[in-house]
Amino acid sequence: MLIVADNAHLGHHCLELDGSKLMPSWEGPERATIVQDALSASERHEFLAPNQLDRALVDELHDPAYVAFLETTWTRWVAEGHDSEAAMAFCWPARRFDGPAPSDLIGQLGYYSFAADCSVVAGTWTAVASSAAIAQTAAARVADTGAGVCFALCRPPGHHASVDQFGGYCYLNNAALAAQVLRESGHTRVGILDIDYHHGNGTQDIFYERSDVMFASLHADPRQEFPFFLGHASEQGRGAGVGSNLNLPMPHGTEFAEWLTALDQALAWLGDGGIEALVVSVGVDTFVDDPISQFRLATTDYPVIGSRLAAANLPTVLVLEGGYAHEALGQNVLGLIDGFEGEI
Ligand code: OKP
Ligand code: ZN
Repeated sequence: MLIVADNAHLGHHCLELDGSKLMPSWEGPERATIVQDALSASERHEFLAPNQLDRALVDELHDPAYVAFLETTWTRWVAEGHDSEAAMAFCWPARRFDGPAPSDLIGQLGYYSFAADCSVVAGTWTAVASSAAIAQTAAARVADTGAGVCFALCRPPGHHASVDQFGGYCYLNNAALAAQVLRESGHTRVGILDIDYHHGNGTQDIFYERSDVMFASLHADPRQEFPFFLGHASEQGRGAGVGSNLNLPMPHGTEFAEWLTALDQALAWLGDGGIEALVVSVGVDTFVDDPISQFRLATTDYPVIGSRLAAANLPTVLVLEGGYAHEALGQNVLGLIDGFEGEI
């Protein structure tokens, strides 16, 4: 499989609030290295560097003021004399806090984020821009060259990033960008299937009022799990988007058999919608030993998932999202890709 990857992410290693302490994030640079090493051990995978970021396309999906904020946060943080290694908010616009963006940097950090599990560090923008460019490049390969499938080795992940908020280790929405590239290259309707353990609240938010990009997500029930405030089955779209959003929340402890039934349901729903191309938010944090997740999938399940995705028989962009069990991460991603290619 063609894999789009690079090393521009290495300077992004942030902190997350764990209990009352700031700890190195579960989402660290070693994740991409682990996946890259596992894929390069097999001769069937070929690596390609990303093209430069198409900033105009980013500004179509995200608020341009938010994108400009992300790009300049670290410089502003340093210029204001902060000496901590991460720029973070401590106050967020909760219920009925409906005012405009403040001018203060810490106020803006709250305005443009929804969680304290990630922050902005010196290498964040470089990594975020590269991760988005990787997704765009992978989608362009599928759209322009007729490559049937391409894997975007994105880090940081993207599916929690909404129109104008970062959180859940995500800053720009890589899967959404891939879908938009496919739309603009002539695929009339595109489906996004999110199989990460966590609900893709950002992707849902970006396309919630659109019918040309359908969004289906399998995830832990938000009543029990991050991102807590979105991802319920009742959320089906708004305005023109009514009927184009499908959430399939499942409880902690969900086993593969039950999960696979939901996968087939989501694929059938996307197929009935007449999609012409597919973007998959590939999280492997559904793995039984994932340190922050509570589903029970095994390493041997990922090739089965890959073959199910391939059976949809659509131009497909696979976009990496979560997966934090370092010892199994490489094998789980490799298994999904090999399963997609019929190598099981
Ligand atoms: C990102 B992706 C607090 C932990 C909060 C949030 C999970 C983000 C998952 N210490 N973690 O969907 O894999
Ligand atoms: Zn996740």
